[in-house]
Amino acid sequence: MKPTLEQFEERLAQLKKEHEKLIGKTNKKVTKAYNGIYYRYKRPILTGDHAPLHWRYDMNFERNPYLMQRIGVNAAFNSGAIFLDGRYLLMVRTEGWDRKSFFAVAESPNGIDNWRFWERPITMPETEDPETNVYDMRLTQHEDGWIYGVFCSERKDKTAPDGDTSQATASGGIARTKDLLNWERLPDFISHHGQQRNLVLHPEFVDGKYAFYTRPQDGFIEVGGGGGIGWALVDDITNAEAPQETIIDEKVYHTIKELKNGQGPAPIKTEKGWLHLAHGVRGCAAGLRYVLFMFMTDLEDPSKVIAKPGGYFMAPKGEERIGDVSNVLFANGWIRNENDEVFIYYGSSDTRMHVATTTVKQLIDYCMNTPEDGLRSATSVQTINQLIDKNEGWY
Ligand code: M1P
Repeated sequence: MKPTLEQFEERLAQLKKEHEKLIGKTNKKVTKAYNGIYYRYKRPILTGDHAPLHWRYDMNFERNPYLMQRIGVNAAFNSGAIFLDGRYLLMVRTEGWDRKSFFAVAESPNGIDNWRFWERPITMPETEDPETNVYDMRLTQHEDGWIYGVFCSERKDKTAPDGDTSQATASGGIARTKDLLNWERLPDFISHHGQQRNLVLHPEFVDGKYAFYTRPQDGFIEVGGGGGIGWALVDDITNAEAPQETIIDEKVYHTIKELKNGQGPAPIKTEKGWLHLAHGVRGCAAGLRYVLFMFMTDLEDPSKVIAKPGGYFMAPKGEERIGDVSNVLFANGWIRNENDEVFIYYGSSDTRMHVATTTVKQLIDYCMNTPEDGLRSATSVQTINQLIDKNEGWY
């Protein structure tokens, strides 16, 4: 039987109440088994269910008497981040029931909880060759005065054989803004080293040029020989073309980045060097495993690695391990606030967003004092023995 107007209004009120309750939930630091490096938090900070109800329901009784959800949001993950005028903002990869991703800004008063999406998702201008899908935006507040959004722009591969409906191409989309609302789209990044879906803009000019972290030889799914995190200088960002890319952090056999590695958010500048967060991927019987790792580069020459803590910084844990693409942690956003606290925003299993908190000082300590990966079991044992020796008389 068709619901009455009264029943419709009652259900709508209930939906709104439940949604407000979800958004208003406070989050709690997990202090148990703290590793001294960062704190995780009890709940995810954003999920598809956080998407506003007015994006999903037609709220008119005449048009939608059953109050059916007309549009669905499947996931909210891999978000860019920026601290703008004291505001904690995420550029969320929001994915619909239709599998298309789009960008939407969510804001929190404290960087931890009460995340609320802005009224509408971002309307991103398109290029002359419109893409099918956009995702994983890195926000960079550049010293030229613009905020850049660099993201993956994906299209069906026009050279794919007939009947192949999955082969795709990925290139680096570039857009800029002053307010995250109004965007100017620039031409996609031109690379002479294959596809680019992991592109990040460095916040300062280097030798008077725009500097990008790239991932040369990035086939859409497979990564070819060589490769790693690349470095490219670009003369003109309004026609970004990289004549040359050099590898600054390579992928390595039998490590957490055996299959591929990609720069996460734009690096954070500190007195000791640039702090980098990245993801490393390896293959196993369960599929690909994505973890986060860190490294540091030289203050004057951000293409020179000065610290390489071994192993992962953060790996999927508990419910983070399960989702649409399980066993994945991915981070393309972090915020350093005015107190030098760092908020690491990471997506788990291509499904939801989380936060972890730490400080600039702790991250420098972590990068400078965590032993490097010795690349063999025997060297791992040596490293443990060295620590045991230092601890002699203390345990
Ligand atoms: O599904 C895991 C990740 O796969 C891609 O990352 P990468 O290019 O490093 O393989 C992206 O689609 C990313 O969003 C996703 O989390």
